[in-house]
Amino acid sequence: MSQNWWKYAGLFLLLGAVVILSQGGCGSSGGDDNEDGDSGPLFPGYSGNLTTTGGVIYDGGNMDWGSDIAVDSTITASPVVYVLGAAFASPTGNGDAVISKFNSSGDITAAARFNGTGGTALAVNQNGVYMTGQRPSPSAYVTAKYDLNLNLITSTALAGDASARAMALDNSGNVYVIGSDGTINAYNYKIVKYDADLVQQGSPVIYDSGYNDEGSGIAVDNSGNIFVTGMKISGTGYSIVTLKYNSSLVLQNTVEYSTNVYYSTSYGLYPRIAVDKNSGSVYVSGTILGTAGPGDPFRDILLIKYDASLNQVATAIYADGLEGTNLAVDASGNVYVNGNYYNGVVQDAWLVVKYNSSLVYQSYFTDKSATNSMDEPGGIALDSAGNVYLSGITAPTYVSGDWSNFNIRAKRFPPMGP
Ligand SMILES: [Ca+2]
Ligand SMILES: [Ca+2]
Repeated sequence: MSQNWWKYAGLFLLLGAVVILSQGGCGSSGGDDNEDGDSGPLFPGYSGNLTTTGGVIYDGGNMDWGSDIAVDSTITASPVVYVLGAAFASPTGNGDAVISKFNSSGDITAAARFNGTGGTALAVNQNGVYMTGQRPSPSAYVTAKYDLNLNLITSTALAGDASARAMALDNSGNVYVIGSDGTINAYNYKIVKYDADLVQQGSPVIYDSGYNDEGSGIAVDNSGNIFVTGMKISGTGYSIVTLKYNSSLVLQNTVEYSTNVYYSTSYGLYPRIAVDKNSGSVYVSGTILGTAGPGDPFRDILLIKYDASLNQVATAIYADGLEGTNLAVDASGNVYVNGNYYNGVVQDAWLVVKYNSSLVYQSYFTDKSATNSMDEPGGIALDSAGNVYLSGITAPTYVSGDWSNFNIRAKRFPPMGP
């Protein structure tokens, strides 16, 4: 479960060019108004609540990105929620991971910051809260463990390309992180396993198709099998390559989906993966090039269902979605995919589409933080009551190129019908 600010690096460059051309002398500092004295808020930069219309927003004063969200499923009566994002001092600097904890009323109760690493993925179990992220300099995956009140316990860095994009926990408490490593245009999936104390277990596992391979999603089933997905960029086309490893990280199955798969160096649009721990079914979300409808170019959300041996069972396409960003499975086997919504009228909205386990469409909703806001999706999580939790990015008063308007946002939504 994850999301990455990294995918917008190209977009930043485009927007940066726009702002240079359009600077009109406006003196906005973009800063917030937190006091320097001891009368400031308990959690500076945060406003709102997970349950309010606009959700909770974190504005660190410059560019802030919401990337992931996780529910502590061991607390079923009043679930506790953790939100991850990245806060930047400038658009080109190393980000800091920003982690926050919310009680079942939606109020913030703890916060932590990990300097120098932009947080991309988050997971929680009885052992604590785990965060991974991308440290551009010196380049590494950085993974940290916190206790359930967000006190840092330990952290570890795996040198290599800074592309840690997703993480998963198995039933024994082991921690898995996926990203890529290699050289430009010749990357390979890189998967690393840690124990619950973040001691690395063996060498990282590398997958190389012979082309450019960007690992971006990871999930674990109840037997400890590891499922990963990512993008294969061959020069002539794009495909989603999904792999199954057993609990010893020995490769079991490989499957490639290439029909109309869309990828952009500006947006990234990486696939994600989830496992239904009851049935063993595997779901992959992604983005395809549509044939009609809104979007520029026409892009649709793709959802693929595989059986536990990665035989393709079904697919679903949602045409009013611009990109499939992340996904989650509930206790009944329903699948929720989130992404951007654009139907030609409403745009820049969060979207969640619910399918049953046969990938038959059930319902959808969209959400914006404000009428004219730009909202980009990040992570999705569910609690045992079926509430849906989203995190992502909002620019409430978005002005092209104004980085400080990008803020972390998270919100809780009621169960979706039918
Ligand atoms: Ca901001
Ligand atoms: Ca490769």
